[in-house]
Amino acid sequence: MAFQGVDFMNIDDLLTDEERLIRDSVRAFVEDKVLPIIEDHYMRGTFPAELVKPMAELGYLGANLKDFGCAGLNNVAYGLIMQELERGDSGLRSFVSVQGSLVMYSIHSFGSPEQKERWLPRLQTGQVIGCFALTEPDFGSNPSGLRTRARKEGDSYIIHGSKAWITNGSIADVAVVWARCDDEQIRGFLVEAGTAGFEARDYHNKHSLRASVTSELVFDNCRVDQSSLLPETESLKSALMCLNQARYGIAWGAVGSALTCYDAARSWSLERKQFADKPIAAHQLVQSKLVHMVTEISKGQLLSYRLGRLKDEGKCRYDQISMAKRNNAAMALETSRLARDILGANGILSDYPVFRHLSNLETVYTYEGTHDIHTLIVGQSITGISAFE
Ligand code: TGC
Ligand code: FAD
Repeated sequence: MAFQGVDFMNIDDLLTDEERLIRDSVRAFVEDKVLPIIEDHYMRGTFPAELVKPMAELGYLGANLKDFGCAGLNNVAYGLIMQELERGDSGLRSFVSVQGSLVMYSIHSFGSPEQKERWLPRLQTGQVIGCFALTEPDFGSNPSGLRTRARKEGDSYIIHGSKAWITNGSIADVAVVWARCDDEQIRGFLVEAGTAGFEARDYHNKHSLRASVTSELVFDNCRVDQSSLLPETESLKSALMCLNQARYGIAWGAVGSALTCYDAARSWSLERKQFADKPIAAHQLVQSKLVHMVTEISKGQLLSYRLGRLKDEGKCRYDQISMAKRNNAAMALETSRLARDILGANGILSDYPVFRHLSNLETVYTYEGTHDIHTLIVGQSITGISAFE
């Protein structure tokens, strides 16, 4: 039976008709086009590139941005898209997050009029793919130390350094690269695939996010025209503003993963019989696990929903986004582990979506700021004391 949703606290009543319609249409897309193919892609470690064009046509790329062909949806509708896509697979949501929230948002917010005209319409239609390169081998949680250099030489910049763990790296036509300029400030640059001195190499041995491309990027004195600089980027703060957009989407997306795992566990527990001739759902310990899952999911749904409304009112703070990303990624990971437990041995099979989500969520817990980094961001916010160093 098609997925009916999980709405213990009647959160649907808080959505507008349009938001519900969008959510239901993405849900149908995931049922029809994603679920039949995703497990196979995951097991083979391939990205479902055939879904890019249909997702673009449905308006999912840069859906909460305005103009340049973007759908201009509100942030709750955008969040619901992320939730439903991640109900399919975190890798798919990651693709859409990187394309829209990191790459298109960077150009939309910090690009020149020419850069916007050149890239945004084609990024929206999926004709070109982007990646966002902040992390380096020695600078993950602490990007302020990054070492990639952009040295000015005449009308060019010479980019030199390396980036690690970059989603879409080798399939990207354009990379948003964060590099340190001669004045020591960190700024963003658009580097096109095929530029001499720029190479992307994939990680092939991942146990997580297997239906997503992750690459290392190498810049060996890579010369780009001075017009490649995103002129409105001022410092690391510009990159952090992009991260806020993606973290917001992850807060919703993680709920989607949790919904799949809870739904699978509940259904299984009603079918599976052990000891007496009654389903395992009739045992108190199993009910306790299911109740914990649905309670935490409901709290996660309310957190995302409230964040979305705040974002639409222009009142959403980055520490609030950190709280939601931190809570919902951890909640989804715990939910996936409990679901795996309830499915017993079957929980490790690819016949069920649970272990794929569990493995993905190990990454979701870490990328876009680890769980503990978000703890420190909220900790700093409520105490006024930075505990990073
Ligand atoms: P810090 O001194 O705390 O802050 C510097 C300035 O930036 C401001 N700020 C922010 N502004 C907007 N949004 C945010 N999220 C901000 N966080 C900080 C801050 O107020 C300050 O402003 P001002 O005016 O006082 O100068 O900076 P720090 O260097 O100590 O770093 C702080 C820290 C740890 C929070 C930051 O570096 C961090 O967030 N680290 C985590 C790194 C991270 O999340 N990387 C993600 C890479 S992209 C990715 O993972 C993509 S995964 C694919 C997918 O999305 O699906
Ligand atoms: P580290 O920073 O080395 O952290 C290791 C551990 O130390 C963590 O538990 C962390 O919480 C802890 N730690 C670190 N500092 C502190 C502290 N001050 N106090 C307490 N504990 C601390 N990056 C991009 O730029 N673009 C992408 O598209 C992208 N995609 C990714 C896709 C995948 C599949 C993965 C796995 C990662 C991706 N990343 C991307 C990188 C991601 O953002 C980083 O992995 C993340 O920021 C953490 O950095 P790290 O892995 O170097 O861990």
